Amino acid sequence: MTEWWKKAVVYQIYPRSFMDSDGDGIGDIQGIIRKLDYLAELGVDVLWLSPVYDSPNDDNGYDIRDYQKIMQEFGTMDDFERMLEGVHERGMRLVMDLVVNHTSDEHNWFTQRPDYYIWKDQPNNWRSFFSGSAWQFDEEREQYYLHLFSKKQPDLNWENEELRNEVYKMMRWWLDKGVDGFRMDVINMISKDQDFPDGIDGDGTPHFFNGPRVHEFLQEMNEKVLSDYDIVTVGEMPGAATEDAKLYTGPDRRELNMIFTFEHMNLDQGPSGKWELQPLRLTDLKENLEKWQVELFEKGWNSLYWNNHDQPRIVSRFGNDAQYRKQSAKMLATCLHFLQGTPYIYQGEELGMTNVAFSSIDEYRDIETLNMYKEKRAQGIPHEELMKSIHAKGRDNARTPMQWDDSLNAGFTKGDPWISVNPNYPEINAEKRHEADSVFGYYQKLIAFRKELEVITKGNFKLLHREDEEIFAYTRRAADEQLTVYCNFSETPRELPLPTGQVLIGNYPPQENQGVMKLRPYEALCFYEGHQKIGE
Ligand code: TEU
Repeated sequence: MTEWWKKAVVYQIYPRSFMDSDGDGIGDIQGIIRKLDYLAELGVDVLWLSPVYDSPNDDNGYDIRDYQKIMQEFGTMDDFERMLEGVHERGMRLVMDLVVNHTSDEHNWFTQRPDYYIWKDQPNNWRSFFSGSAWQFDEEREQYYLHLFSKKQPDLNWENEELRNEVYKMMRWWLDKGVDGFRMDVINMISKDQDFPDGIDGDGTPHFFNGPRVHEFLQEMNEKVLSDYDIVTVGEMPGAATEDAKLYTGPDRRELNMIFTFEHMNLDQGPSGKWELQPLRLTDLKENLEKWQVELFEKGWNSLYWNNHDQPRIVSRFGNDAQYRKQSAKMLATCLHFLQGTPYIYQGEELGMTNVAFSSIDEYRDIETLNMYKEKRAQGIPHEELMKSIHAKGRDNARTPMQWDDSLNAGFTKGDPWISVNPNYPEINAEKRHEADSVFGYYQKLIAFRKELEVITKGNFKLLHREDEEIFAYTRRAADEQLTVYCNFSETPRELPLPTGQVLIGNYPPQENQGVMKLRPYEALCFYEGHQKIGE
């Protein structure tokens, strides 16, 4: 099978917030269908859909009640099939979210097959990612069940072979329908240490991140399902380091094609976790991305991302969403898209969409944010302090509706949106993509380069200016081609020696250089040397 996904660019859709076709304020599949031409125009190859399965939406679809049914608010199986056709007609592929570390507590397995879940007479001290204990007492059974996420997301017992076979059967059912792969939710948490030891300060992660049987389970899944199809697989893996990544993605290991690491996303937080804000040190980011680039070279495969439905908007996070919004959005895109791996674009990133700052907690919808707020308020932490963290890191930053145009509700819905639209939509919306300097137009170019220039897929990586706290620069080299990428992560103008090669792309109008390279605030410049003719 070809490794087509090595040259692909993936676009993530969070259906609830993408496009509402029927005015109920919730995005839906017909809405996605209406926007397929927009996605084809961008030039992406693969669409990854966050969960569209039947769900009571305690965690917006990541709590699945029925894996073989479409969520009512999103439409019907018929709509789904029409969407899949529309995607394929346009030469794109469709990847589903596979959430099989846990189900909803409303899944019929939970009552009919309790042996598919994890029960204990006594809980250990593990804490849930969504606050409080990871164990919930069940009155009927008089036992506790494990839920690493919300109490409406009981963890599945992967030790049970029948459960595993049920999951594989369900996967085959979707693949036989024609879907082109899976993004696997927290798939490195499916194997738990069967002694269930307490964790230090309630941190159970050493006992279920990359657990004892995880590779065995993924190899079994590969053998029984994945290897029969020409698909792409990406495992979401908090707590996976490069050593783990090589095991999960090494081609001879027959597990997955690539994983999502969290390491670069955790650099701007303190020891207590994501809500403890800490400024990013650029040298930390460079060191980390370098490590992944170098260690996985010819040993595995990287996924490249700045954003998803769980992360704040990158332009507000590592860029400057005020004076230099467009420049910094393009600079960040440049930095990421010339790396080796498969890039992921999250809806609205291609417009330079920003974080939102609602003043009232009542405007927030995300269970992680709401549970954290409640727990910390009860401990006496002031409202203002918590809002500061939420504004910087809350998942709803990514979940405000897609900004299509400057009409009411940004053209997302004719009804009341399930979460408020970011008030900056008159300025930032998809209609503006036609402007000459649009962020969208810049993403189109980056996506196209990946198809044209082999060095982006194949080249090695070398970090330049290692100690510089403002400049992220690197080269990529393969055969007779070389790319040199310079990104100014600051507002400070800089002068540096002019690299060799001709300018491939930059995020500012060209300027006279007199033998030095002058980088303006958040400027990105990429140089190319090689056999390809550029700009003809
Ligand atoms: O997220 C996995 C995960 O570890 C999250 O807790 C993530 O770290 C957090 O959102 C960052 O603050 C996946 C999904 O992407 C997420 O949307 C789900 O809520 C979660 O799994 C449970 O299914």
